[in-house]
Amino acid sequence: MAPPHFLLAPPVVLWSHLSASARPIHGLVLLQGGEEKTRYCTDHLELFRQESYFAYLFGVREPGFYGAIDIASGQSILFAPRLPADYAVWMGEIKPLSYFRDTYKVDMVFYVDEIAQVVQDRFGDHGKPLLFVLHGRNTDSGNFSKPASFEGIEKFDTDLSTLHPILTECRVIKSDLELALIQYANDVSSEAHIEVMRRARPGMKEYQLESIFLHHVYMYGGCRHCSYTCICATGDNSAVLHYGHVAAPNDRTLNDGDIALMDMGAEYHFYGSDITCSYPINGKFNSSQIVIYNAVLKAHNAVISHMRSGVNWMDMHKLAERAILESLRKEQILQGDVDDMIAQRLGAVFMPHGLGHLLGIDTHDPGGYPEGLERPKDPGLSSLRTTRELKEGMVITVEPGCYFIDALLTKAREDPISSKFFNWQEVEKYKSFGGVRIESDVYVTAQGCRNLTNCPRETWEIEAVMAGAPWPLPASSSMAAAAENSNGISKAL
Ligand SMILES: [Mn+2]
Repeated sequence: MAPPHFLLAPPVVLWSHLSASARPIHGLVLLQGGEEKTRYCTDHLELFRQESYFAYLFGVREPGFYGAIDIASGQSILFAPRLPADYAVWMGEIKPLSYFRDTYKVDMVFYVDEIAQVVQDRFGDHGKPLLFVLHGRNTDSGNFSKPASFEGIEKFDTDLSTLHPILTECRVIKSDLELALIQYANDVSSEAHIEVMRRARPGMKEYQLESIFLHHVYMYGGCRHCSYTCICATGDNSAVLHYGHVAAPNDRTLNDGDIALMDMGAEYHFYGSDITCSYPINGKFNSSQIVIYNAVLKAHNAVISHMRSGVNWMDMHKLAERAILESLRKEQILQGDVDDMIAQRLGAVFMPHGLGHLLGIDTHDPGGYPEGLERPKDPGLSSLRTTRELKEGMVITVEPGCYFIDALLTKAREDPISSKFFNWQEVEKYKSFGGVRIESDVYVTAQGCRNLTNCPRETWEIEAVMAGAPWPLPASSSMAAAAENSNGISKAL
């Protein structure tokens, strides 16, 4: 598959936001790109990845840049670092400024050491130009973006509060070009997930599954980065929500009978994907795996069938909880009234994380809680990375999960009100089950939504693909499998 052309449209959206503001704004948006870093005290350079807001506005891959946009005219300017002559020996050609102008489609390019002079000379007609710099909190991490700083900035007035909420809101709604990149990252990653599930066998290590994924997205998709550290959890590790980090490094041996929870997504030209597939390592779902898997799939599909612009994300989270709780009740893992369970926040015992998050240049793309929207406090709901109303053009992950986490089950058991909803004898059977998550990346439209992820999701589709069937399944075999499956259900009923 051919990657989409990576150049993004000039930042027309930002410009129209700023120039349409109630008071006429004169000045420049000024952003500082990311800096290359070495490993601690050494001279080992870590592979650079551009800061996300800078990537959004300018698409520049290289470190050490600044970028500006004149609000009155919409003109864009890049400031490139002046590289030492030695660079040509060790790093390659020192590119002329015209290269950056042509590559990144800006109006002008100067050197970083010329910023103060260029800003004053070219944009100082109305006196001192005001500089809008980026300062604001990321609502997922709590960290603040770093406002631009350069030699001579003290000669100008700076505005620290206007830009961040506007630029963040621009990033929430994806353009067609951004969507094409997210779709490409999804196509490559969906394929890689399928390759992993085909090659998974008992006796392998979790990191070998990670390695197959990384190889596939790089070798066949040109994706040098992933959106996040791969989570390749099997057996009871699949109940560890952020497994795969350096202290839990995907190093368990795969056993016959294990469930696998694979959360992996590649990034292409800054834009990411975030996909989770869950399946049995031996290629055949056992009865308890079918129960939990189908509970989660029901939630996943129910949410996607209700999504469209205007729908509130917290309602979707509760819809997912309801689907999971109803399934668990049907299997007599839970007992009592599902509305009472939701009121008691029982959903959070099985799904302690939020239903999904905005996705784009960052895996947890910003804009989930704009000014004035408070994060809920209730268990489970407090983990939501957004409680916004969906809007056409958003890309958001749908990732319900159902996990058997000892710490949460023990707590529920000790609580006299929660405890009575559980059939503890049944729960005991799932003690070392782990968990299941199904995650797709979904584009919101006015009428509904479009799932950008293309992985086998039904249990029979997964079993067929793991047994070597092509994906998508040929029409005839998938109809036969569907018929067989519905027979199975009618027999069971
Ligand atoms: Mn996710």
